[in-house]
Amino acid sequence: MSRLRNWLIFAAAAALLCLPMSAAADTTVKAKLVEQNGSGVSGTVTLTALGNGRLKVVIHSQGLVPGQPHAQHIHGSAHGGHFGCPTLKKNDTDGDGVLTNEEATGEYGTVFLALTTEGGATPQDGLDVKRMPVADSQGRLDYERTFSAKAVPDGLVEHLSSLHVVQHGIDANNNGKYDMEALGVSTFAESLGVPNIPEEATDPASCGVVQGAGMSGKPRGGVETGGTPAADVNAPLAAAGASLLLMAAVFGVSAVARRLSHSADEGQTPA
Ligand SMILES: [Cu+2]
Repeated sequence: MSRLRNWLIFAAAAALLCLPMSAAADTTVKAKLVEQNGSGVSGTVTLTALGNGRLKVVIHSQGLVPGQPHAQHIHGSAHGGHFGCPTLKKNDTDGDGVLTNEEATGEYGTVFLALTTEGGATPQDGLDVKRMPVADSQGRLDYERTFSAKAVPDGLVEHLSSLHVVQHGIDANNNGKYDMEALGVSTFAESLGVPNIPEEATDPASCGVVQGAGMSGKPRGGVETGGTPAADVNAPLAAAGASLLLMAAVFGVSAVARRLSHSADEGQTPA
């Protein structure tokens, strides 16, 4: 009886020790994309921090400029500090009715991870429109990519709940493409060493704040962010249960082994 109790205490302690490990299970946060610059864009973003430091990004959006590439990024920094999407009212400092990146960056932070379709994902890759997703003929864009741990910058997963996702590219003069006539050249792109990019291509089209951004504490699960109930909410407990089972299996096996070796001993005839 006391052996059983000791065993249970040991198993429970072992399960508790396993908890910090299981807390590193998948963490999912969501963001709702809202229009910038009157683009009419809307959508959803799901960021999932997977095991081994990987990051899965899923975006579904509509209302973008059809057939055009849309640069998209996770904005923010390892230090946090930018917790709201910009608004024309607050951030259109030159009052021209168009929110540029320069005006918006103070609000949503700099590029943290460039959401390219392949290859590098650093801020330097942020304007490589050849590797940015293209909206279909209806202006829809569906994006999914899992970034390797190497591609995910330090501090991003730790700040998963204080990030923004921004999609760029608007059609200010409604002619179905990015052109210089509307807003001229992108001084933002120029400042990054990329000349001859229309400002239309770089101005923000949508912005989404990770739900609960700016609040202290851990990223929230799917239920609190208004999505479908996320399995990962219960992951630590499930993992604890699993490790308990595992412990039981290990102990069960050793108990059987002990019994077997005992009976073997008992079965031996004294020499
Ligand atoms: Cu951006």
